[in-house]
Amino acid sequence: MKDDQNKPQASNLPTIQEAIQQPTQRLTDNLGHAISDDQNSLRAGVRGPSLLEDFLLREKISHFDHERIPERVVHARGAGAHGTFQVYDDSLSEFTAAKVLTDASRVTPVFVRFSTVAGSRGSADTARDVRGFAVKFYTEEGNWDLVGNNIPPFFIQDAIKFPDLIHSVKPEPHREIPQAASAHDTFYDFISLTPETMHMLMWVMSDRSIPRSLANMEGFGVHTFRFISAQGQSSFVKFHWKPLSGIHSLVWDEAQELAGRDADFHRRSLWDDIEAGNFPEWELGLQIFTEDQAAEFDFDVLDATKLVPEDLVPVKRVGKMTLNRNPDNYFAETEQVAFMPTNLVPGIDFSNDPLLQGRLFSYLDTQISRLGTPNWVELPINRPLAPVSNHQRDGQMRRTINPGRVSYEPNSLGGGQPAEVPAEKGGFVTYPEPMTGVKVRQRAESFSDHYGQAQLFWNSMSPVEKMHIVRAQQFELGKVEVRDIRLKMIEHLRRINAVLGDQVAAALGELETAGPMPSDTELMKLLEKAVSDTTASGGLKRDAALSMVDHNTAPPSVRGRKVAILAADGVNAGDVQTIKDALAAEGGKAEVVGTHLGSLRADGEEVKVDKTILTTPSVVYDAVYLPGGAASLEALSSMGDAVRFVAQAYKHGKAVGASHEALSFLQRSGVPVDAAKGVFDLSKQSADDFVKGVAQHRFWNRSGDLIPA
Ligand code: HDE
Repeated sequence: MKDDQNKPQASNLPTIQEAIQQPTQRLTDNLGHAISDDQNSLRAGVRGPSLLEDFLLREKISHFDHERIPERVVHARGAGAHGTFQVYDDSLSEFTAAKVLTDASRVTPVFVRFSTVAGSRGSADTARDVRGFAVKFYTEEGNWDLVGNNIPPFFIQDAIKFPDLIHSVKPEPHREIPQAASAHDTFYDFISLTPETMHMLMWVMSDRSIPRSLANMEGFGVHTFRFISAQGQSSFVKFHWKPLSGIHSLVWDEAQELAGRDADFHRRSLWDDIEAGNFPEWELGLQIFTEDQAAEFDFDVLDATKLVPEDLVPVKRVGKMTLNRNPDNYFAETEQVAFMPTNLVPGIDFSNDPLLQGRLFSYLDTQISRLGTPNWVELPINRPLAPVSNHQRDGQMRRTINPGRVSYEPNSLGGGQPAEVPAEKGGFVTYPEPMTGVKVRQRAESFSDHYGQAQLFWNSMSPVEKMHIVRAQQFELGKVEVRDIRLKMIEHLRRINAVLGDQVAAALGELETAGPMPSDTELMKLLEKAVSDTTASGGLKRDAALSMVDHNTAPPSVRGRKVAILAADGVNAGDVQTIKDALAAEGGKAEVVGTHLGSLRADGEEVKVDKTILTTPSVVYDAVYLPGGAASLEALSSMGDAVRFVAQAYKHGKAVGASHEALSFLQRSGVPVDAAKGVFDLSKQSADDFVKGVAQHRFWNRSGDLIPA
């Protein structure tokens, strides 16, 4: 018997992947026949009926008819990218046998898919929603999928509630409204009757759910996992991704406008950043703790509605992921990629978190329905780099050609191969956790605190972040039509914090002692003192890492930021160049947004226009600069869109810079010059001061002048 009896792909034929990659100039049908006319279908006479015999027409239309596959039931809208992961050193070998986390010489390829949860495939990127953050590591020991979110707790504790949660947030089934939005009755009906959702609700109402870009999001594995060392020792671990370009968000008004102006905003900037060589990067962070430590916490680490505060167990940054290549084909890669939390490598194992346990079933099940066959694992994007060799056979769309007659184990006809791999040679062995217990359908008592960590999150916010939560909840519940649901929600919010509950009640007309609604400035004052008692938070009242204003994952930087230079014919070309150079020096980018495409005349020089004011609003930029040039400024002053462009950037808290000549334009847009509030007169401040302002991202000290989030 030949040794390679069971080796896949022993055929001499090229694989389909190899065949389709053979460069060809010839237009063919799907079976390789050359096509002489792709413009006209076959008909009986030039003005006669089409003929059934036209196999080229039928093949082309039939393939087209079947181009769509079912979209993901959740996380349908996504954007993906290829990259690499490398661990910094071997210090983790004390905790885990996973080579991807201990061999610093390895560069592991990864594919990452970011997603929104509720919207369908064609929905807008900037909906208020959780973002999926799924990473597939193609390790030498097989694929490892870390299928996480950008928010560390989850809504529910038990997988059995997931279909209910998702049904409630999806468009209401009788009329399929609203798309990609949680602001509706069924969602809040479910939430108001499910207090365990309160912690995650606070996160979703915060700015975390409207990220500035995918590169500005943290990622979290959510569940507690296990690390297993080569010696079989187990510890608990929580996974984090820390963005090296910091955590930043949109404001709600901006997010809503972007949904119409550029529904692909996140997808586009991920693509553009990678094309421009400005590769998004994250550090992998770990919180490692023992089971004994976990037993001391006043919350249960198996409860996915809780996080482990970083002030309790610090995050150790252990390696870096860089996204450096865009997919070649959206469908083949981003759409067909299939993640599963069950994809693990030796050295990592599950915990008994009942949400995670349910997920272990769901993902394989859903891939078979979505991709139509258990052979989805053979798709190029899902195939491991580690060789595959087993006795699984056949099924729809099977591509592997397994030679020989042996497809069972044990066998002697195939030389007993492929054979099991013992643990010491890298075979996966489940951690032998001792188990006793009674079969029950029951939540553990240790899962019963539903408000403590919601309070911890609330307390940890800066006043402006608290204000955004108040405004978001006022907005969302303002859209709920059934009063009883609104009243229940007010009671939950009051338990989290009295000021939060009262402010939302006021906006809903439910405050008994109703007075005038406080202004933004008055509200900020109230919120400075709005602190709650906490429980289930490891004794902490605040956790610094939860605020993105007070504590960011990276120092301020303009890397990846885009500044609009607003200009018309007659612009001062020198001013334009100064700002472009100052930004480029720090890794930022400026685009000339002109009154027309082509070039602008500028004192004998020409300034190339990147976008026009007609097609490109200020919401797609991080800051705006107005160069000098009397004719340019005069033309802009007479354009309502240009005046609004600057006014809106200011109201959204963004840096605004102007040459001295352009100060009167600022006045026209209602923008007061004040460097401390991010409005720079470049005859007094340098271009570098403006760039530093852009790096700050937002100027919340303009409160009162801001459009609230
Ligand atoms: Fe998922 N989830 N999920 N989920 N999830 C899916 O699998 C599910 C949960 C997450 O870019 C589905 O391939 C159940 C938590 C991401 O392709 C499905 C439960 C977290 C993605 C599914 C959860 C996630 C999914 C739909 C409760 C954060 C997108 C399509 C027990 C840790 C992956 C698919 C991608 C996708 C089920 C809860 C993250 C139906 C039953 C908690 C990032 O299998």
